[in-house]
Amino acid sequence: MARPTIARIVVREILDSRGNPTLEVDCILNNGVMGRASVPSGASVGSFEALELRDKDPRRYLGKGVLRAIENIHNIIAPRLVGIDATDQFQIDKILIELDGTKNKSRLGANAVLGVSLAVCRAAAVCAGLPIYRLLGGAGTRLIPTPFLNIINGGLHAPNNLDVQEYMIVPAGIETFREAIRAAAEIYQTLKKILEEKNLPTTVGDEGGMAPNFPDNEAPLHVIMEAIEKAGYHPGEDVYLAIDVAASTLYENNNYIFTNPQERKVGANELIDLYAEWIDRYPIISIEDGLAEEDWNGWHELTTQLGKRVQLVGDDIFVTNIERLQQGIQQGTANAVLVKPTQIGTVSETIDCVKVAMENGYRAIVSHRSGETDDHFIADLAVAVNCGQIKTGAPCRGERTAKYNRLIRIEEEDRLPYAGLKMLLR
Ligand code: 2PG
Ligand code: MG
Repeated sequence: MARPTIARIVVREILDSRGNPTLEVDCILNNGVMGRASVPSGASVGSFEALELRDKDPRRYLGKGVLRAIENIHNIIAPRLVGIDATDQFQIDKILIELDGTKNKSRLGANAVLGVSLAVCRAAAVCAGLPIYRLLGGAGTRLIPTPFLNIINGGLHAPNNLDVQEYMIVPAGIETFREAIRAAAEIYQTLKKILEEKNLPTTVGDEGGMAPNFPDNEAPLHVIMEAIEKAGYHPGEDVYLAIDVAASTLYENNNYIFTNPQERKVGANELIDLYAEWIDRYPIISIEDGLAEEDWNGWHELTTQLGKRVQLVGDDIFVTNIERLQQGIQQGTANAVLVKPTQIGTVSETIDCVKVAMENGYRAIVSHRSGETDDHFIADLAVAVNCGQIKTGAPCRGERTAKYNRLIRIEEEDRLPYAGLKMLLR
């Protein structure tokens, strides 16, 4: 039987969870099947990420319009892809990479390229009668990932006084994904009550976590421990803690500028000592972007000192880029990579990055962006690549719960085992 080919690509501007425009792409095949996908967008964007193309026209969406990316799809990408076999994702992505021709997708825009890559993938899955996680993962699909749920927001994701961007709970000691989400939701609601009792606001930040002011950057860890216990779970057994410091956003002239409780400059070594103390005091199993994207020396020291005790996740330093990840592997930097399709621009390159990580004994966490849509592609992706970890915000707000709910359905339909601590203790 002839393979389905791409007949038409339709693109539009839609709104993301922050109310900013982003791309939605429909890929229509010659047999009438359609795959639709939308593209998320970050706030704490690494400088080495692939480029998100914005119009910079102040008359539309305060400069954030994506009409140029749409034009690139209409004028450059679609004419080249029409008639091409939609089931060969690697070939599609290769064409996209060649059409763009730059190292960081700056000609066509990573948002344009990724939107098409995702939409073609979904169309191919519909055609094959397979869910995306099976199409991409095949027989290698074995685990439902352990969720990292960001329940207190700070940094660039909230207008509060926290320097640390994300305080997460990781229900890794629970038996099933469904029950892990229940635990997370109960802890989240308990945290809300505790904050209410303290007369603190419970309005939420960009990723659905609560975002009041705190006396210092450690206080959220303390109140989360209280919430875990009050909700009837055991910290360090059922539920663990994780943070994303997003330290690139604090980095200035080889120092880290903290503002809470007061403004002060901190060196990498002082920060590493602080993390060591926090690991002593709390059941923290994972620290993301503990240091900045350019601070390779600091990262090396961080890994030497804490790499055996916790997962050290490189987000801005690796940006889902194989070359940067390989440099990290050679130098012994971090022991895990955060994986965001938008940082690199195609489905194939994203999968390759996870492969390189896992082949070299690094772990991988598939991740959302702070600006999201209701597209739950990354839930399928996390299952397909078998990395056993996903970070996709609080158990609250539709664009976050879309991913968790999708995983609840996958667990039900495929009866795959829950990763729990498996990948975290590798
Ligand atoms: C991060 C991400 C997602 P953003 O730093 O890990 O949580 O944030 O999308 O703003 O880069
Ligand atoms: Mg991060």
